[in-house]
Amino acid sequence: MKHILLFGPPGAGKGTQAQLLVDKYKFIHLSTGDMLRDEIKRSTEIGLKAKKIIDSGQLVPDEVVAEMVRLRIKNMKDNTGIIFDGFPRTVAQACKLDEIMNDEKQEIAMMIAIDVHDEEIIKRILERGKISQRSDDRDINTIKNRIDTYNQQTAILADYYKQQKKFKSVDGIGSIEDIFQKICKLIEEA
Ligand code: B4P
Repeated sequence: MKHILLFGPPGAGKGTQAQLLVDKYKFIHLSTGDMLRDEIKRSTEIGLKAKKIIDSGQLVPDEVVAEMVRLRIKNMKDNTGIIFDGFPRTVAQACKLDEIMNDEKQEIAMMIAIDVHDEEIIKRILERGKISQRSDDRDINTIKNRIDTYNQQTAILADYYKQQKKFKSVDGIGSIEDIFQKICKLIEEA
């Protein structure tokens, strides 16, 4: 059973590639972004707090996200391998994930980073903003804040997984299918 972390800046293609991987390998897709948007849609207490944070381009507090992930994993019936999409996003979340996996007697196989430069990311997110219902995809300042947040708090996670010899990366510029093939190769070689 392989558990994979998809990593990269906002708009790099994590959600897009995660869906293709789920279709091909029957992984379970665990997207903290989707989970938070679901909380917002249902106007839960978490959702009401998360909306403001997400719309400002900041990160939802570690303990809130980690607890959501812990419960989701604990309640999985057939854990056939998980694609983590957008989690962890801070070192504290990565430590928490280690704890959760340890409790479940599971292990992260690898982190796959999707490399895309800022100009392309902004273009992609604004494009998605025209059709998606996501308020955080429409405002250029929010998008820039998300990129800053990524650079300040998330990018460092590459080192965390490099130290564990679990870090791989692919060029995220090109067709969705070409990038998908590169990711599949890494997964099948592992
Ligand atoms: P997410 O939902 O994770 O949003 P995201 O970073 O934009 O990535 P997403 O997966 O949606 O986009 P993708 O790259 O696939 O997070 C939203 C917010 O929730 C965060 O800002 C934060 O506030 C909060 N949050 C989530 N997780 C958290 C955590 N762990 N801790 C704290 N807070 C958390 O795709 C982008 C677009 O590019 C798509 O339109 C796609 O079609 C297009 N695209 C993809 N690949 C392409 C390619 N190769 N070429 C051209 N376009 C492509």
